[in-house]
Amino acid sequence: MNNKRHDWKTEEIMAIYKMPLMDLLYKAASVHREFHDPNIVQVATLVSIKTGGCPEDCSYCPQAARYNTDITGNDLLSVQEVKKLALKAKSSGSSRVCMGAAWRNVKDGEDFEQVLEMVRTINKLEMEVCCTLGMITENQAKRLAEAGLYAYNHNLDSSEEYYKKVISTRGYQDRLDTIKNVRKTNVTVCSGGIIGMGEKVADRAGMLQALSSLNPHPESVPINALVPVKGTPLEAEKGVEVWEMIRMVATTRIVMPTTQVRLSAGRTTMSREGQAMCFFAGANSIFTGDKLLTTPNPDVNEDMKMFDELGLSPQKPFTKNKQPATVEAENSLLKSLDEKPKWSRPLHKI
Ligand code: SAM
Ligand code: DTB
Ligand code: SF4
Repeated sequence: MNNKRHDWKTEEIMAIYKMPLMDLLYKAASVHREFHDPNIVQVATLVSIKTGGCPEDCSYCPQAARYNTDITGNDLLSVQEVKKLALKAKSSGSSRVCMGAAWRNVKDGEDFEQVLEMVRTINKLEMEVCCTLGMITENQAKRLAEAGLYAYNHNLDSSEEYYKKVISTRGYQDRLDTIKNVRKTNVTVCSGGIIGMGEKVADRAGMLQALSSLNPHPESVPINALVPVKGTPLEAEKGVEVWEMIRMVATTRIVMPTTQVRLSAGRTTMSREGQAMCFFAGANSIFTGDKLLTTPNPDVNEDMKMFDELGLSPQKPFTKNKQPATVEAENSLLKSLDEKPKWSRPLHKI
């Protein structure tokens, strides 16, 4: 029976999160088996197509221009460079490529046209193409859909209350509005968040409440553990205990039973046993490749060894949704509107 709910209360979600661990694991694994093959895990790869120099002030992010971090920035990669990276990912078992850009929002123009060409190119490689480019308008979402985009990632990151403590240059509503724009197309929604930023369990539950109130639920929900990066305001955060990650994954699985739950940033500090418990609790996607966007990730060979040990198989592309069609640029009916959208800057002081 498909028992998806969109009316979860934060208190109910908190009660699930705080269940005795054995009960929580049993419940989450049971839900997981009802809707997914527990031995199949999606392997996705991140490609940072534009790194650093971002105007936003997300306290966790090494790519914000205002923080003095040790990353090497780059302008937008070429379509050929991205194609090469996608092929490399495919040859090591990845079925999905997520292209990340350190932008506040997408601006119509040359760079966006280049991203659209990247989407067309990777879709032709028979891989699921995902993008995370910041806020987008309805027309931009439609143009990405027409190019063959499979998923758009746009995280809520925390509860609405805690969000204000972490980011001042945009509001929660901006995030929800972008997700709404993506929902006007056939592109699937990927939206999740970060734990370990100093938030309370109520904020973790609040984030899951906000995500599960979306109808339909996001097709995928990444759960990131903060990677504390020197130079960012959150550099001194201690990092989460593995139990918190397991509880967060399990709770997400119970609250959004059919969603793909991605064990995202933070795996370098997790043991195989810890990760295995996350898979048991309902995680069924990971990012592989030795780098996330700018921070380290476990080596892909080590990950494949872990898959062997656990008897896991990588998910084939387009097993959950069918492959979108790609319309070539010259046949496109949608044009750039040269929009200048007014996204908010709620608490920003500069
Ligand atoms: N600029 C776009 C945006 O913010 O939507 C896309 C890229 S942004 C880097 C994508 C996501 O990466 C963020 O929403 C956040 O969840 C995650 N992230 C960034 N820095 C992180 C860190 N230090 N640890 C864990 N997750 C992080
Ligand atoms: C998501 O939720 N996690 C990924 C992906 N979506 C874009 C990004 C994690 C980034 C971790 C910090 C970094 O490597 O810069
Ligand atoms: Fe920019 Fe995204 Fe990093 Fe925020 S999370 S600073 S918007 S790249």
